[in-house]
Amino acid sequence: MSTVNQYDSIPNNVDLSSDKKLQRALEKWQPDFLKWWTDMGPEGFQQDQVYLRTAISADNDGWAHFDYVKMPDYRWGIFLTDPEPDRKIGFGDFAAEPAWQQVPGEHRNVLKRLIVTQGDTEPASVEQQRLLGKTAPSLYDLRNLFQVNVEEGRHLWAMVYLLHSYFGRDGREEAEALLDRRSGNPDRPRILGAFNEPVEDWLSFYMFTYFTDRDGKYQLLSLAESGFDPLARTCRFMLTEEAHHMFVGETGVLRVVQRACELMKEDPNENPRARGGVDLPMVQRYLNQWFSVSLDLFGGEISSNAANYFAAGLKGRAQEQKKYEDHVVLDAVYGVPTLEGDRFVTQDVPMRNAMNTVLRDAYVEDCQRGVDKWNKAIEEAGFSYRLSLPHVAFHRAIGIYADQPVTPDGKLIAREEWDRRRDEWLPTPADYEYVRSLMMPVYEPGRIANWIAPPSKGIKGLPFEFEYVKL
Ligand code: BYC
Ligand code: FE
Ligand code: FE
Repeated sequence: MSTVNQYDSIPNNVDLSSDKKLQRALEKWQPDFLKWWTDMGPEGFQQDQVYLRTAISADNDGWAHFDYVKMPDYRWGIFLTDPEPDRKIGFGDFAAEPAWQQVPGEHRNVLKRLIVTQGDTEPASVEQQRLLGKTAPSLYDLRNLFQVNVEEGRHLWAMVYLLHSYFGRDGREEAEALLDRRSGNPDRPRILGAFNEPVEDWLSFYMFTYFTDRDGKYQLLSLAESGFDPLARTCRFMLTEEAHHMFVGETGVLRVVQRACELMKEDPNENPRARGGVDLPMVQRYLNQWFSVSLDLFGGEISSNAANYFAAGLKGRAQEQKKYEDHVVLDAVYGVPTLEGDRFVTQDVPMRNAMNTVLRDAYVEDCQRGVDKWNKAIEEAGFSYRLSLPHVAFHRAIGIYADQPVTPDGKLIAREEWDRRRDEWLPTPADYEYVRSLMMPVYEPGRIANWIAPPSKGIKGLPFEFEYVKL
């Protein structure tokens, strides 16, 4: 078991104090991070006590400590899972060779780019969510928002640790650049599309944490297989924290759906909007938006980049070791639905080139689980409406379906018809305006906004009424 230096200025289990040069470099980056956090982190709650979970080790049991903390005093640490003795590269052209403990020279730039891209999403999401505290539907939700935010901050630390440790001067420059780009800024945007989209209401936040954080889960699963061992170990531990983020999204949408059903039961002839709720077709339009922009995060369906990452042993499939037998994948093909004329025809693509699609398909299956739960709640309430994931080609901006006018049920139609019907499928300015009009803060312990049901339980065995944030 690696030792944890919890009282170092940067808590860590990587024996930072034995590498003075690295420690100094990170201690130099730390105030820049804090300045970014103060400028771009949650606005308005920095002096409040928040009941937060802090990672204090990478042990399976007891890795987290729960207590009140002011966010700027959160102890962002560096934790990697323990090394596996004699770990081998698990896939690609170098399969069965010893895993890399240093950056392999020939893959340096590609690896750096993967780490920077991963790292960029973490502060981006904090920036996207920075105003949501002002309209939290309850103290419980406010606390969950901040929990997600501080942990995305820690994930930035995780990537910056790799950049500083293994990439020398350009790694340090990339670490600075991670604090300079800004979500949605036209001159220096965040790298990936979804991380420049506004997240200005809580329904968007729940959709984001359900769909976009789940892309994080799948990207981290594939990097957790990396032959570059420090990256694999970092991502494995990040996945531990990620589960809660997706829980916030899944239960958040569920509670919106439950409340819509309650309001419909009060008066089945009335739209829940008449009673200050969110109607289910609105939930569907938000779902369509966030599912489709999150699919874009998987990159192109057919990608030579993805083939190269796999060949180089840098990025595997989710659960590469557990789920697959052939880890070299030179002969296998993968079926990718491709548009031919106006129909989808399955095209067999060399699997290495289809790795983004392999990963995406696993993601889609995982997404469906939550949708099934939401639908079960609607069914139990006695209503026939059903939510569904749109077709993977719907509303895409990246990959083989980019800019194709495909309907949510997977029909290619004329561009003009698609444009005309767009508002049936995606949130409109009026939708956003309506949802935003519901976003009135509720900060009394135990109370909840009218448009959402309370959670079935609180955090860490505490009741919903607990004062999760002391304002
Ligand atoms: N937006 O070969 P292609 C998370 C670019 S989320 C803009 O198809 P590739 C989190 C691409 O860079 C997980 N550009 O793609 C969640 C390439 O550019 P060049 C984040 C895009 O490389 C919530 C070109 O298009 N982690 O952790 O196979 C809260 C052709 O690309 C996009 C990672 O992403 C896009 N959506 O795959 C907080 C893991 N997609 O080369 C955190 C690391 C593609 O033509 N990143 N492009 O200049 C990767 O593995 C890959 O970079 C991607 C792209 C999967 C993203
Ligand atoms: Fe993250
Ligand atoms: Fe996350």
